[in-house]
Amino acid sequence: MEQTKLYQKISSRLGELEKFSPMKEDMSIAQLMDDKGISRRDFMKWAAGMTAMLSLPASFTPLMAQAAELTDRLPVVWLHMAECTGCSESLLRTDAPGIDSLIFDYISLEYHETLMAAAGWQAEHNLSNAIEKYKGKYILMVEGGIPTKNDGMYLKIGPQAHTGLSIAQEAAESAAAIFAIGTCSSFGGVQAAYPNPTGAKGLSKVTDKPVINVPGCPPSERNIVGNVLHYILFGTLPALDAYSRPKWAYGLRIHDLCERRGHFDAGEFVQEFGDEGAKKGYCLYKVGCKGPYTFNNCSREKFNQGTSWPVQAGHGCIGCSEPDFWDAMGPFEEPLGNRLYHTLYGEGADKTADKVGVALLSATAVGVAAHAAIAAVKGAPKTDES
Ligand code: FSX
Ligand code: SF4
Ligand code: F3S
Repeated sequence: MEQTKLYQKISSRLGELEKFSPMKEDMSIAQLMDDKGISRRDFMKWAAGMTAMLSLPASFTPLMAQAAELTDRLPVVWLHMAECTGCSESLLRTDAPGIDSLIFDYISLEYHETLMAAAGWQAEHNLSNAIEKYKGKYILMVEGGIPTKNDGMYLKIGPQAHTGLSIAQEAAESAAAIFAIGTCSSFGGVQAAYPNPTGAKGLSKVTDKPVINVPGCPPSERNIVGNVLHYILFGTLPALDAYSRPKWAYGLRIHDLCERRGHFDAGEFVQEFGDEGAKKGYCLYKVGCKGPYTFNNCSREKFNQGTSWPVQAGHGCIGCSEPDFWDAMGPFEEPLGNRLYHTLYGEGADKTADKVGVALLSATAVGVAAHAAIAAVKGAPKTDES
């Protein structure tokens, strides 16, 4: 019954959205897919996957397909702050674009500094035009941390040298929905790592508007597009965790669905990169995997159209979707438990662990960490048992 009500609610929302005129009249999504050799069948398969990812019943798949077809009804403003542009790259730089990146092409990107042809005065003009024209209607996506020290003077953009801080604040003021794309925009990222000379912060720290964080350095194309589709379907904020991350994407740990989890449970670990265990695909915990402390869906959704993800490629998760991961998760190739011996009063591991929610870590993992750390201190040679 609830399900039917929800179906009807979404259906009527999409019906309303359909009445808006498409912002790109020369291109339909069906045509775009056709040009790239993607069949309707593949598209529906993709829609079914997206539906499952957002934890909706399979019967909602046609709604998801319809939502994807309506992504050209909503104007999107995408700002770049202090970062590496990896988030945009994650979505766009695939040699064989999948449906997620095509949808992104199809979205009405009113302003995106990396992709638009305009530069200088023209670009600045386009931004203020888009903000004015679509007041209260556009989706704002911000990539990058925001330098705040000395009134934000460490990041100035465009011919009038406005600060990134003032541009982000102004754009946030009139947006219908705001997404902080990537760990930099969500939590400050690498710019905010100690000693954070520019006072870089996440977007939510510089605006009073609600911000949905989509962290990851970078986040996957699935999580970026999934958030846009969620907004189109529901028009409301998704259920969020304590760090304002959508629970549908960040509700579980990397470790919960990891393909190497069986080896973790069996106590089969890679002891050093390139060893026999590595060849056998053993668990990467002892070479620093932070999957047990990291909330994200990489192990399920992967990157580059589901091709691979860090752990599949043979390196542990470095915790890139967690706040302060540059400071809190290092050294990246040692277990977190070893920090116990890298910090002054021996309380580093516990403090860090508190921050990232280690309470959820299984007793086995804690045992492994402590054991490994003790072995390291004793100078014992590392063996399968240590
Ligand atoms: Fe880079 Fe985006 Fe990392 Fe940051 O990604 S991939 S530094 S999250 O803001 O460009
Ligand atoms: Fe996978 Fe890392 Fe957990 Fe091992 S510690 S099972 S590699 S997430
Ligand atoms: Fe980042 Fe870990 Fe996923 S490093 S990309 S959260 S596997």
